[in-house]
Amino acid sequence: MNARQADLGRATAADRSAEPFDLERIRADFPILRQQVHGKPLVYLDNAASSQMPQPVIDRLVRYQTTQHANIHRGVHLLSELATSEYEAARCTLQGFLNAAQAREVIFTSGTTDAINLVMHGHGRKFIRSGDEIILTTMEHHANIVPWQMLAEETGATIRVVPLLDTGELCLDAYAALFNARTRFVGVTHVSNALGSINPVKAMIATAHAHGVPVLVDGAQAVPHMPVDVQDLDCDFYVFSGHKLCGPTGIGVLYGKAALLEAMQPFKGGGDMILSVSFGGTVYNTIPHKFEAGTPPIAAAIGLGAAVDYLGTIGLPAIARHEHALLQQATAQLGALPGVRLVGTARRKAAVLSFVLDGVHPHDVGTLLDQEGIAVRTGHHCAQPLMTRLKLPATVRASFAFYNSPAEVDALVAGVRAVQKVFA
Ligand code: C6P
Repeated sequence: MNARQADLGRATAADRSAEPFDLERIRADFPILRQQVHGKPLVYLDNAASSQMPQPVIDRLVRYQTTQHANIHRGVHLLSELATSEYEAARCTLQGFLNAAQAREVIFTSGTTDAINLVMHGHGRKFIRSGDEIILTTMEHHANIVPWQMLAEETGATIRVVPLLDTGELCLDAYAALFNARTRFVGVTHVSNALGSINPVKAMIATAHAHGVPVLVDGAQAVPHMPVDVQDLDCDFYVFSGHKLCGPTGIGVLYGKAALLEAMQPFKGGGDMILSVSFGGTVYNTIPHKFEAGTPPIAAAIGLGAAVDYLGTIGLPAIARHEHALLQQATAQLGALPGVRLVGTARRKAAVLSFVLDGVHPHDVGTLLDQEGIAVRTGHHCAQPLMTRLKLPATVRASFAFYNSPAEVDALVAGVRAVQKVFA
């Protein structure tokens, strides 16, 4: 880690938005977008599930595999040292991306789910006891519900849930009222994967901290769409996945404040997470290594660093502007169609548009759109408690990335009209 690398990471993420946003040039970076699906040009609108990888990230992975690959933190030979320094440089890039105070606060995990489970095992099992309370929200992804339910079952803790307004926003008065002397933890998503609502996490964190309660923010759907500054948010933990950020699968990040990470129990034991081992006992390594047992996904971490660098060449503010325009266009055009109901109308939204059609099951909509080359997600989006609150079994979800075009929004709207004609 060094300050210059961290500065570079920061600059890449946020500060280059003055460069013109050239959609055609950006699209040319994504080889997969040139494909046809069912004989039609691919219109990829399932970015909230997984976004696509640009050529510079693919090239970086190839360069690593063809010239730099070795195991890390182990060998004294040149390749091992090279792989180690590239892996640690990726950590610094991620530190800059999040504006974390220190690189050791960035733990590589296999993804958001893995990161939340790590916090549950490492922090939750150590500090949460019978009768304690954990606050979650109605709109959490299952990844930020089930681990806490497992903990509650094991310890006798209770889960309290922040209710949802009909707009798809959280009821903040009810959130504030949930705190009491037994509250030990808050888990909240930054952006809803099913509705796109952007939660006021900075204010929610301040409320929790006023009660001395740490907060985990699930940033899986936020980091691809907006600059995130963990020091400004003052969050205790922040988690996300590489594959939604134009990076590889199998890699994600747990950011944690150093003091909290140091106090946590390791979750997985094995090589690299130790300083010394004897049958009399083991001394754990320092953070971040304490939480990275075994050979980590080295190539994927380096690929994620390259993805963050790539996003920096476009600039997250420019990305946010372009995606917001796509969302506004889609909201206006789809919202104007008779028989279409938009689900989730929060005032602040990221590039996710959920909707249902009168008399047509979302899965049928998804299947027919696919025949037109249009990829959307349908279902409960791993947010079943939210769907129960909305009294819906499923929605159709179009989720945009910065490489999507206004013409693709038009294609989606035309596709929906065609579905309606089939079912008329
Ligand atoms: N949401 C979606 O289509 P993993 O699978 O660990 O990379 O990410 C889990 C996860 C956690 N939190 C949020 C807010 C998410 O959106 C996701 C993944 C995908 O919406 C797949 S279910």
